[in-house]
Amino acid sequence: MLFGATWGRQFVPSLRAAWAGTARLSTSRRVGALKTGLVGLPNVGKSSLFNALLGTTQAEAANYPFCTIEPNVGTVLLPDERLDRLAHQQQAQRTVYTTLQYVDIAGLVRDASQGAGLGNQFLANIRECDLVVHVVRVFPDENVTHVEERIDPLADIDIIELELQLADLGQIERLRAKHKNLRLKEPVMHAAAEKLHHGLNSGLPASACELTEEEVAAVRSLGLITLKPMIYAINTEEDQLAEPTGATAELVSALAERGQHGVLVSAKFESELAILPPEDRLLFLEDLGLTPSQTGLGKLVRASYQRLDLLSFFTAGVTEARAWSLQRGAMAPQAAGVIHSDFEKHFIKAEVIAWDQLLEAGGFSQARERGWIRLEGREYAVQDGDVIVFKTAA
Ligand SMILES: Nc1nc2c(ncn2[C@@H]2O[C@H](COP(=O)(O)OP(=O)(O)OP(=O)(O)O)[C@@H](O)[C@H]2O)c(=O)[nH]1
Ligand SMILES: [Mg+2]
Repeated sequence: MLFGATWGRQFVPSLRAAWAGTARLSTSRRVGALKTGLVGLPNVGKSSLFNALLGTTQAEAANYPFCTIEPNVGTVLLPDERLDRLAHQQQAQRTVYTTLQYVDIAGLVRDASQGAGLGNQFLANIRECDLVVHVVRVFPDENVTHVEERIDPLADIDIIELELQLADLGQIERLRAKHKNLRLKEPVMHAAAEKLHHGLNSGLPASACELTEEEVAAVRSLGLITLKPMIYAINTEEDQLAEPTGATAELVSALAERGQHGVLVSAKFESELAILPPEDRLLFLEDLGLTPSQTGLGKLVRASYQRLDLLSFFTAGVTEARAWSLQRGAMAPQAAGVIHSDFEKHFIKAEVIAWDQLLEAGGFSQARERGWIRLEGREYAVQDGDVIVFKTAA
């Protein structure tokens, strides 16, 4: 199930079918979400992409710059076939998917930091995000206005990156002006602010300013945008999704050369597709030689999850089959803490089995008989796809 809400307005559950039609409408519910912010020039397809991701027409998408003024916020369930199969085996009464929240904001323009366009105040909404998706226009459609009156994706990227860096520089300058004696009171924050001031002034993103882990932690509350993980959503025509050519292929390799991660999407096409009944959607995709997992949206959601360095583990029983997000490399007690903070404190041990082994065994008791359920302690690094039963003293 998909939910949509508009910033500061009443929460509006969407009645549309789920993304790629795999989430089960009747049994899912909303859980706390990791936030992803969409940034880019005006009229590049941010709101179309937002609508496609949510399977809705919630965000107004139209052919004029600054169509979006107030941010749109919505939550997308992360479809997971492994969880669907576990839920089926356990005859779970409900299935709870992990979620990602998307925030669609106004377009940024050249000199936004000087007040051009709508300025850059609305970037405050991106400061709270865990991940940034930078939407870049490659589609050539002459009927859609480009604010720079030309199609040049790499030049567009440079404009946005400069504006994001200037917005971060503004944050650092405000911090320095507000706390004159930062050096004495918060030496780590002071050291970070000095490095950032120097780096951002020299045209580097905050992520390239060589902050130590402690320094990153000290400036976390500033929500520096160029310190966040970023993915480029390359917005192209639908016939480019399976095998890109021309300008789309050039951009993909230029980003790869820069060590950046680009995902091909076709925002307009995929937003139209997302509101079709699932059967029609599959027919349309078939026509293009695509499977649902080859759509830009599927790839973008998965890439977001990877870029956030997350894995999924599961809990499964008759009441509920549920996927949980966990930072890769986290230990079993931290996984318990995702479910309930008390569970981390009172963790004793974890019974663990890989999701496909549990399916193969036919259930927990059969898996136990075969000796497939492992007993793991505090030092166990949770693996993607683990099904876990926590034993706690809570
Ligand atoms: N041909 C084509 N048109 C697209 C594509 N994506 C978006 N558009 C069109 O471009 C126009 C702008 O799309 P929006 O989604 O409103 O763009 P936006 O980035 O949210 O724009 P602002 O809110 O003004 O910043 C609309 O007319 C869309 O239909 C695409 O992949 N191909
Ligand atoms: Mg918009």
